Amino acid sequence: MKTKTCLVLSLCLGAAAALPAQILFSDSLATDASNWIVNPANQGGGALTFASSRLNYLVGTPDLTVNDTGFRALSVFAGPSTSSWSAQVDIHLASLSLSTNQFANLNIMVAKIGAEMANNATFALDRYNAGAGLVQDIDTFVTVAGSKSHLPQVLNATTDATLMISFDHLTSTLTFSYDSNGPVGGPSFLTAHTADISGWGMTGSDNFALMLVGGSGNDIGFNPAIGSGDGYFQNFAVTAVPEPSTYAMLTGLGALGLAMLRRRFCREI
Ligand SMILES: [Ca+2]
Repeated sequence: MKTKTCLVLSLCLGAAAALPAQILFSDSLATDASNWIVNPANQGGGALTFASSRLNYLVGTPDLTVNDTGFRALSVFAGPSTSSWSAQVDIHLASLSLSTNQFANLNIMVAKIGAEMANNATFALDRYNAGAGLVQDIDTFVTVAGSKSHLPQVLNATTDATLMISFDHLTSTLTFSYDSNGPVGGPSFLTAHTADISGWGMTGSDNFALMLVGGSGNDIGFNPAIGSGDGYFQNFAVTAVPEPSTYAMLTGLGALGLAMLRRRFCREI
């Protein structure tokens, strides 16, 4: 009986401290598993292509009239609006030599399905040259009801990062987190921003589109070429975020186990 009581206690406390992440969807992006469609249409010379065990952003022939952009939308899973979850992906963006005004970035993006242009958020590992040298940063845009906000950039000197967008359905917020060196050294996320997206008007029947986007260009049409290995995505995953009520229930069970142990201990005395 005593052994059983202790087992219940340790299991409950352990679960409350670190619930195992429930994976809702994952794709290593090592091969084209037909999970991602080109949507919307690519722009200029940009494209996202599965090769070399990753999803690569490539610009073979830079466009002279528009920025280059490659899109992929997850077609086999959508983010629910009635529960909380996190979507993350590993990103590599090489130390590209960019001329003045040139930029390149790789984004994880969420959007309200059916109103993607009016209600979306992009979170990127970004590199640009604005004339004062090269900058590598974490870059975030949030668009609510057509109004686009550029959130403060977070400098990130490394070429690899894991970017995560989390949705909290109780508060209608998105949290943008990043692991500044990606998979190296295990997960270690910092919060860059939190944004209120109640203005997206998500109801129970609405879902989130999950997308990956590569972009590059120059505001006056002198775009960089992006070659193999310069920029790519790997290891996309969506995990469920446990609700506060789940933690409360487990903590309650832990307290119950503790009470049982105390009673047992008192009786033995
Ligand atoms: Ca890390």
